[in-house]
Amino acid sequence: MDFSKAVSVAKDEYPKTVEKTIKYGTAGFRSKAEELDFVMYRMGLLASLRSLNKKAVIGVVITASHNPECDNGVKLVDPMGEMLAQEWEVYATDLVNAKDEGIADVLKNIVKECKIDTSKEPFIFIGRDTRPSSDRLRDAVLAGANALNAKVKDFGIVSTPVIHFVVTCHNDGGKYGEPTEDGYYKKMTQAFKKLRSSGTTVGNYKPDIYFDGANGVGALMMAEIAKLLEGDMNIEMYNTGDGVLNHECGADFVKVQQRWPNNVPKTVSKRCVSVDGDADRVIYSYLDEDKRYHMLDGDRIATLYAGYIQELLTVSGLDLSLGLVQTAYANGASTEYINKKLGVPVGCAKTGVKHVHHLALQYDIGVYFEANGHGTIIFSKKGRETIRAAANDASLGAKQAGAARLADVMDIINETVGDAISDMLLVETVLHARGWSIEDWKKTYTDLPNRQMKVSVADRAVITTTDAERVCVTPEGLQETINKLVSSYPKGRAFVRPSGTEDIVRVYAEAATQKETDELAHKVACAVFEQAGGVGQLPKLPH
Ligand code: 16G
Ligand code: MG
Repeated sequence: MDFSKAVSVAKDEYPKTVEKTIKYGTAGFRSKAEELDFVMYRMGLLASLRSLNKKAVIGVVITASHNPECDNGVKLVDPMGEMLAQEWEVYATDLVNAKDEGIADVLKNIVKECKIDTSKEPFIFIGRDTRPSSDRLRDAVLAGANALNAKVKDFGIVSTPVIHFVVTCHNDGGKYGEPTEDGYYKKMTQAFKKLRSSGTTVGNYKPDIYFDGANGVGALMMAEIAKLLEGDMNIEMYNTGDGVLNHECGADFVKVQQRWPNNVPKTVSKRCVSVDGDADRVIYSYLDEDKRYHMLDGDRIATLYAGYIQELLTVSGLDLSLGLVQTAYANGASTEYINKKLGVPVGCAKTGVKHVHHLALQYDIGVYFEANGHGTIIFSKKGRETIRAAANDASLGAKQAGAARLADVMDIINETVGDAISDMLLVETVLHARGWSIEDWKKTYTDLPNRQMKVSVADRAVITTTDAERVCVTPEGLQETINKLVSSYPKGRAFVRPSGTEDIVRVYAEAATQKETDELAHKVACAVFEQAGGVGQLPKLPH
C-alpha cells in the first residue's frame, strides 16, 4: 500500500498542531475541539487499516459525550460493536503522536505486524454528535479515509449507540437488525410495544415522562421515538437544542450535581429522564412533595433490570446464569441489595465500558452498569438460543410466556453498548410491569450518601491502582492514609483514581451521613493533594 498520499495530505491539510503526547483512553481521544483536526485525519487512516485487518466495517464516532461543548473526541468501533481492541489503542496512540512525515512508517508497521491484506477496499461507518465542531472534524476523518481509498457511509448526526448498532448489523449480515437509523428505531419500539400490550396505566405507573435531552443528539433521536410511541408514552421534551450542550442539564449534570436539570418544569413526582451529549447514558430523577431532589442512577437501573430478569427466568424455568457487574463507583447499598436481597452475584470491574462489558461476558445474562448511567444487558450465545427456542415452544405453556418476554427484552436492549434511549424503554417496561411509580422504585433500598471530588495534580499518572481501582498502589503511603481516614467513619468507603477523560484525579467517598461523607471526601482529596503533587489551591470542603 502506498502511504505517500496519506503523508502529503497530512502535511498540506492536517498538520500536527500539538506537541504533547496524547493517549487513546477509555473513550478514545478527547480534547479541545481546535486541537483535534490532525487527530481526526489520522483516525480516518487508522479506521481504514482496521477495516482491512478485520475484513469488516469499522465505526468512527465523533463526540465528547458529556464534556463541555468546546471539547470534542473520536472513538473507533470494532466489528461486533465492541470498543476498539486494546492492541489497536496502542497503534492509535503511536499514529497520533508521530510527526507528519512519520505517519507512513507507523502505518507500514501496523500493516506488517497485523499481516494486513491491503488489496481490498476499507469500509467505514461514521457518525457525529451535535457539537458545532463535529461537522468540520468529520471532514478530517473523511480526508483520512479518502487518503487510503476507503468507502465511507456517513450517518450524519446520530448517537454513539446508533453507530455501534449499525456496525454490528452490517457485519453480522443483518441478524441483529437492519443497519440503518430507522432499523434501530424499529427494532426497539416494536419490542417495547409487545411487552406493554396490557395497557399503559397500571397501578401507580403512568406513561408520562419529561425528557431532558442535554441539548444534544438524544433530543433529536427521542423526537423520532416519541412519534413511533404515540399512544404508548407521553414524552414531553426539554433541552432539545436551543441551549448549550450539557450545560446545567443532561445525565452528567444531574448525576454529579445531584440537582434537577435547568428548564424542566418542577412538577412533583414526575419522572425526568436525562441523557448525556451522545445519548449513551441515562439518569432518572424526580422531586418529592417538599421539592427535594431524588436521583435514580445506573445502580438503580441495574437492580431494577436484574430483579425483573430474575423473575422472568423463574417464570420461564430456564436454567441460565444471571450476574451483574458494577464499578467501584456503585453505591455500597446497591451492591448489598443485589447480593443479599436479590441473590444475584455481583462483580466489580475497572471504570470504562470495555472492562465492565468484559466481566459481564462470563454470564448467560450479564447486566452491567456504571453508576453514571452507562450500561446494558448482554446475552451469551447459549442464553440467546435458549431464550429464543423457549419463546417459540408452545408445549411449555405458561413458561413460554416468560421466555417470550425475555426475548422481547433482548430486542429492546442495545446489546452492543450502553444506550440511553433503549435503557429508558426497558426501565419504563419494568416499571409498567410492576405497576410502580418512581417513588416505589426508589423505595427498594436506601443509597448511602456519597460524594465525588476532583483534585488537580502535576501528573495524574503518579496515581496507580489495583483491585478494580479500589486500592491505590502509588504514591506509596497514600492508601494507608486513606485506610486510616475511612476507618474513623461508620460505613465509610473511599477510593481515588486518575481520570481517563480529564487531567485530574477523582475522589469518591461514602459514609453513613452526608456530612461525614463530605468530610471524608475532603480529607481524602487533601491527602491526594499533599501526597500526589497537587497544584493550585487545596481542595475545599464540599457543601
Ligand atoms: C468514559 C467511559 C465511561 C466512563 C468514563 C469515566 C467508555 C465508552 N466510556 O466516558 O464508561 O465511566 O469514561 O471517566 O468507556 P473518567 O475516567 O474521567 O472518570
Ligand atoms: Mg456518553
